[in-house]
Amino acid sequence: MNSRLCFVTVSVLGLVSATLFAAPAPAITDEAKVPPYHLPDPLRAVDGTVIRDATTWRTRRRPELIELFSREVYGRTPFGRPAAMRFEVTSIDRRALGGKATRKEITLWFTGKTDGPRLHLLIYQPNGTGAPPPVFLGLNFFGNHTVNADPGIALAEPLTFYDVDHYRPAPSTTSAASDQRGVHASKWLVETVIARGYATATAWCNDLCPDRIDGLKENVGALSATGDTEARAGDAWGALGIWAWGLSRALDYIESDPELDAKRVAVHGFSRLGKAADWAAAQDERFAMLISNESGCGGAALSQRIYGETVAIINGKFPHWFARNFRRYDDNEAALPVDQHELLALIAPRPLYVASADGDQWSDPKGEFLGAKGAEPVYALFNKRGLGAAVPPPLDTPIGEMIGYHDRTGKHDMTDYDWAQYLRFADRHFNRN
Ligand code: GTR
Repeated sequence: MNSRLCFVTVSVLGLVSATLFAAPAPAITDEAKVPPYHLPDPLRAVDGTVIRDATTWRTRRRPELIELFSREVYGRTPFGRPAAMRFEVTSIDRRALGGKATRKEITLWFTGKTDGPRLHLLIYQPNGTGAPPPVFLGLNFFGNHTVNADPGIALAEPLTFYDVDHYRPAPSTTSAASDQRGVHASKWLVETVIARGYATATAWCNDLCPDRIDGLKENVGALSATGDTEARAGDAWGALGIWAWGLSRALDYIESDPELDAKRVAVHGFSRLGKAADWAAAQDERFAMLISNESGCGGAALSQRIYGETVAIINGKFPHWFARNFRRYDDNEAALPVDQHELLALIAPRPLYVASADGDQWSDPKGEFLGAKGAEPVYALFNKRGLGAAVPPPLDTPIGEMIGYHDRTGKHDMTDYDWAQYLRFADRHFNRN
């Protein structure tokens, strides 16, 4: 081989291995180092047409964006409500939480059959409210029994013991797992939400798709024959898509329950489950409100703003969350045909609340603010006011009308402070004050 050919071969091999095996570029957390970027315009259709009114947004641009997010980011949602799905009420206690609430547990059998995938939904609804209450609905990380210490909540199956600080399973025994009752109670504040006149509903994300690299072959992933994380089609859904789908099925149940107000359901989520809530509310317009708590990369934070977690980092660490096609944008965000402000724009004209935490720079608080900001032009088409601010507000200062936002002091979490804002926002938009 002559030396020139040899050099070319070596460089090509170098490029291939760099592309295949390159570690993601390190995260930037210094604002001065954020490279310049250019966001796609939510009001410009793929063919260049400028969208000037709400009707054209709905009929033309909205479906176009859903298609782009499906194909390039989250993967396609292969079906909606299965025809044979049925609900089985497995427990009702009308004297729960010291008599203040009714606790219900419902199993959603997706195929109608008890050997198929299912979701265990837990609902608390306030007693004595007269009219059916509005509902906060969100998925939980570790099982329904972890959202409140109430011993009446059925333990999750399979019972898994978690390293709570790191959001991952930890080796333990079954009996130890039962000790995790209420371990996430501070993120759910069930008693507070009930006292404010709201119902609260939750289910474990793992019922839908276990949060593991090989989880797509199980539960709802098996139902849709998604296949292995690596072998699935480029536009096949991942865990986030499956979790989002499950939120819509929980809403199907809420619609069937005359004791709940299905027209006033706020879907919420924290972190990875915030990403799932964002995608659920974007697709399913039956959700009356979205609360996106520190949803970060692949959630409310802009992808093309390189700060904190990036597309390459998240795809590398969680290859089962997004569509395989999303990997095209690893360290190549500028090529994305959509960005997350357009996901938030898909919530319009419904109320949207985005929350960040100052101690959670990984989620890029400024990128989350800018994601919300970038949705404003679409809210304006509906004559709705958004954040009412051009720059992020000071810490612990909630702002906004149809789009709410705050950046809380403290770490990655969902706290009393966050809930106080969400309850106030919901009171305002659900006409409760
Ligand atoms: C992190 C991940 C984030 C966020 C978080 C969580 O490891 O990088 O995108 O989803 O997990 O869900 O707590």
